[in-house]
Amino acid sequence: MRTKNGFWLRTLSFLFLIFCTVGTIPPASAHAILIKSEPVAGSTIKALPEMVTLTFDTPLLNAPGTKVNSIVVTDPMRMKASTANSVVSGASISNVLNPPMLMDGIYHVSFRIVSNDGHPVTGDFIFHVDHNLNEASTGPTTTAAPHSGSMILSSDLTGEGITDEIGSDSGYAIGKFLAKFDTSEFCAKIRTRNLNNVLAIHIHPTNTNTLTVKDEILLPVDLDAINSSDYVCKKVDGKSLDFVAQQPGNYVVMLHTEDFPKGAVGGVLVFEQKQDDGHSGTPLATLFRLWPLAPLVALGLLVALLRSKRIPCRRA
Ligand SMILES: [Cu+2]
Repeated sequence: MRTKNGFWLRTLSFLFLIFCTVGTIPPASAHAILIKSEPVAGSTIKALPEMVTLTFDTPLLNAPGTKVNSIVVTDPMRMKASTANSVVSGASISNVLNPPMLMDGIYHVSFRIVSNDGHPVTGDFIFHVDHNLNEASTGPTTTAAPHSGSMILSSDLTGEGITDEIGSDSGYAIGKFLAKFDTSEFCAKIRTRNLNNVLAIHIHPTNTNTLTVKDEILLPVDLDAINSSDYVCKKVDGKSLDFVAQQPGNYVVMLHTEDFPKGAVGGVLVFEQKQDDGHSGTPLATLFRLWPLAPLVALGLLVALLRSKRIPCRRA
C-alpha cells in the first residue's frame, strides 16, 4: 500500500513539475500586437496631427537614448515627416512630426518596436490627409479674407503656454514671424533658452470654445529658425496664412523637445506690424540690417571731419 501511494505521489509530482516548466515558457505568440494607433490605420483625417502614437498590448522595452523602438512617417512625396527620436511610455510609443511641408495625400507609418520580453516586431500602415474632408456636410466653412503684402507677428513662449500638459519650467523662447502673403511663405526666427533637443515647432489652432490647443499642425516651422539671425522661410498653404493674419490670437506657437514631446514651451501669436507693399520691415529695419557697416561709416565720417578741420595727427 505504501509503495503504491509513493508511486502515485511521485507520478503526480513529476506531472506537476512538467506542467510548471511548460507553463513558464513564454508562448510563441507573446509578440507585441498593435492594438491602437493615432491616427487610426487606414483612416482619413482633415489635418496632420502633431504626433503619431502607437499602443501595443504589452509594455515596450524602454531604453532612452537608443533607437531600439522607432517610428518613421513619410509624407505623400515620400519625404520624412517624423523626428529622429520616438518616446516610449509603457505600451505606447509616440513620434512628434516635423513635416517639411503640409500636403494632402497618403502618409505612410512604419514601426519597429521591441517588447519587454525582447521580441522585435515590425509593421506599417497608412493614413490619408484630406483638408476638404466633411466640408460638404458641414455647410459653408469659415473663410478668411485674402491678405497681401506681409505681416510681422511675435510670440513669447513659456512652459505656462502649454495648457494641456506640463511644460518646461526653465525653458523660454522668443519667436519673430513673417507671413508673406504674395509668395505664401511663413518665416521664423526663434531665440531659445534652456531648451535642448528641439524636435519640432508648430503653429497650432486653438479651440476657441474650450480654449484648448488643437492637435493639428496648421503651419510647420523649420528647425533652422532656432537662433537664426535671418528669417527662415517655408512654403505654406495661403489659406492658412490668411487665417492666422485674420485672428493671430487664435493660434499658438509650440516648441516640442525630447524631454517634453507634447510641448515644452508655447505662446499665442501676437500681431506686430503689417506691410502692404510686399516688402518686409520698415526703413528703420532695413537700416538696422546694415549695422555691420556702421564702424566703416563712422571711420569715413571721422576722416572727413579731420580733413575739413585740418587737425594734424600727433606723433608719439
Ligand atoms: Cu505641436
